[in-house]
Amino acid sequence: MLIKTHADGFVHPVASDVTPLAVYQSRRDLIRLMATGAAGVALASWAAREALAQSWAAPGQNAALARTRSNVAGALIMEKVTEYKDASSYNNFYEFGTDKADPAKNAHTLKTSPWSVEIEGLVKKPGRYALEDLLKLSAQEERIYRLRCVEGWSMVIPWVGYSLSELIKKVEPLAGAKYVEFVTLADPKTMPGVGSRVLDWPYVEGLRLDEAMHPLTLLAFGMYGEVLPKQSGAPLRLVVPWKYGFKSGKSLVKIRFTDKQPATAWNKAAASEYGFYSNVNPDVDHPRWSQATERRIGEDGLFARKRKTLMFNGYEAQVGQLYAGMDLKKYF
Ligand SMILES: Nc1nc2c(c(=O)[nH]1)N[C@H]1C(S)=C(S)[C@@H](COP(=O)(O)O)O[C@H]1N2
Ligand SMILES: [Mo]
Repeated sequence: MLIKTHADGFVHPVASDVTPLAVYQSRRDLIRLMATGAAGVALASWAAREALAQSWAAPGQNAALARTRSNVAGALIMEKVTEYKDASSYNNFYEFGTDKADPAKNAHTLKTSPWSVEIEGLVKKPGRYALEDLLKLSAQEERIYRLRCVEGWSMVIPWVGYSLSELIKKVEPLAGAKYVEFVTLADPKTMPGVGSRVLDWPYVEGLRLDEAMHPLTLLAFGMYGEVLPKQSGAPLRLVVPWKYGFKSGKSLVKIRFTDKQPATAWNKAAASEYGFYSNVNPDVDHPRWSQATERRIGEDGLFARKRKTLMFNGYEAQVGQLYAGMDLKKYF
């Protein structure tokens, strides 16, 4: 039950939506496990994983989870969580093929341990950071975010991680750092798509430093209380919920602080279609299709009703200020 709906799309839960304590605690335990360095290991049997995913996807459950853990800068997502099976079987991860079903089929070859992330560029503390240390760097929490892909599908996912700003603060960017470049793994031995020429590998994305520092920008290690499935970008990825999905780089290996706007993979591939900012914006069409509506994955099958896409994917109250005075048609 919802007690209030704001014009900006955010709603508040009431006590009847509270998750049973046992479910809550089992999730907490999983997250603690992750933080102690068990990432990459299967944390639960398939049956347990499915049960967990079911409980996440049950109508009414996500309300309480949103209240307990997604209150980042006031962004509460109170919508039905996408089912785990949909979120983990309909993916974009071109390193494993261009079909939406390819990553789930092919990503098992990805080796997620050992893993480290190189921090470089205009930063006081550059270096190679082991995944185990990154997991422990800050308290992880669960956050329910919408993510909308440029092709028009969207999902609501309970991610597990912490704000990227926690890591950025630790490594101390220098005064000249204005942008952050995210480089993802490009291993032709384990990633069949890297042999293709659809993109210039490695897959690179970028954010302005203030966007990267925004508390909503999540460094995610898990989803649905589990470590990320490989097709979703294990062992760590970005989730930038007010931007089109492609800004959320998967399987990160390098974070570079720069004074110049990074050249990003999709912008290099088709500059007229994919700008640097790529903020979700129903008023700025993709040159080949409208961005005004979206279809929620798993909702009513093929004939799903279209939903109206919200400005900044519904996070305008939180991030709109970052773009004050900018012409968003020019900086798309
Ligand atoms: N390394 C890498 N990251 C990537 C992609 C990719 O092809 N390679 N695809 C992007 C796109 S287009 C989207 S929509 C999201 C999809 O994330 P999901 O599969 O978890 O929904 O991942 C993004 N991150
Ligand atoms: Mo996408």
